Amino acid sequence: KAEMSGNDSISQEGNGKVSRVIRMGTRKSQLARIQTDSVAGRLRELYPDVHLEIVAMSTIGDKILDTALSKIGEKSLFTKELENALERNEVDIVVHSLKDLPTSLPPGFTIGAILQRENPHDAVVLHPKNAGLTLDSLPEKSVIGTSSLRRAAQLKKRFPQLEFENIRGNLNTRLKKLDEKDDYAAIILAAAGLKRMGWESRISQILGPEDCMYAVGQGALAVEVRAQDKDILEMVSVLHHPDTVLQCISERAFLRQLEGGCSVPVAVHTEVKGSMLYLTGAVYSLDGADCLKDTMQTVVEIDNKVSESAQECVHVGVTANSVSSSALEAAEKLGMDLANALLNKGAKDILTTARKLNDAR
Ligand code: DPM
Repeated sequence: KAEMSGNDSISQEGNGKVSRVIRMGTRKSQLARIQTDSVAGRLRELYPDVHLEIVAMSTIGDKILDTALSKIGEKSLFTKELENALERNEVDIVVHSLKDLPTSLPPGFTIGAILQRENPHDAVVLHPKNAGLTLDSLPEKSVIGTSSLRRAAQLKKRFPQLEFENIRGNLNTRLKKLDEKDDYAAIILAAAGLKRMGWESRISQILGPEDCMYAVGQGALAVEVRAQDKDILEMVSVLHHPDTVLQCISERAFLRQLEGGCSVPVAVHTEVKGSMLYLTGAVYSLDGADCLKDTMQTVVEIDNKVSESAQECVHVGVTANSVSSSALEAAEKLGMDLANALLNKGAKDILTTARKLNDAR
């Protein structure tokens, strides 16, 4: 019979085995719970002796549902309270959507695992009355709900006959707003979130890179831990999906070098083909009229030369000692090189103007 010891996170199994109790922190939204449960499921399979507990909390981001995400500040909105709990040792592991994690984490934290990416693209969810239509065939001046500057910028350019308006709230709230009111003809959401919620059947169109490139890290789950907690870091590191890690490190390095946050129109597309990593990145003005876009590639060694040094290697907040260190370095350099190429063509001006206009709205 399992029995909790009084003082700390050790559980006596009664059979001589001593296993640690590991606490996973999560936001209370249904998507966050589903994401945390899926990582908990993987960990339970891999470590049947570990006792996992899930601790749910609400964050400021969950409480302010009526303001556009791009106006209430940086990404840490959803993550800060969970990090506070990590810092106070109230939890040991926090699962996030990678795209909600800033490219520089506060000191003391690291991403200990990036799991295999789901479909990273954005998807169109139609009001039931528009069933069968697409962004191309919707009536002129149809209103599309999204509060992502990135989605709005690309889609305004590509579909000038449509109109775009903010929509906020968690996925449940948004689908309800779409279905039960007549405000929106369709909304745009990440395919990955819809799939995890079991709402794949609501996807009427997946947007390819020619229509809308995705956000940095979109579709991948990240496991955040205390950087000093070697046991937990080692435990979660087996969850790393090497190709996803390389793609997301290049994307995050691109965004960091541009000094973009979640409130600027920046989009990416990455692919691993054999030993090549391809990164396409773009920055947009708010209306999509100005766009700088480029593609670069690098060789990523798929060898087993992992970092042997005792010194931990961290790339854009990610600790991935189980992945080839030369490949990680190449991926990070790719993102920085692509950002520098766009900065040389004037990306800074586009982003500064977009940020100012958005703040003034
Ligand atoms: C970030 C953005 C959005 C989320 C901005 C963007 C969408 C905001 C909006 C950084 N975080 O994508 O350009 O539509 O108003 C978010 C979702 C997921 C993680 C939901 C979604 C699930 C998909 C995933 C919100 N964060 O984008 O539809 O795990 O990548």
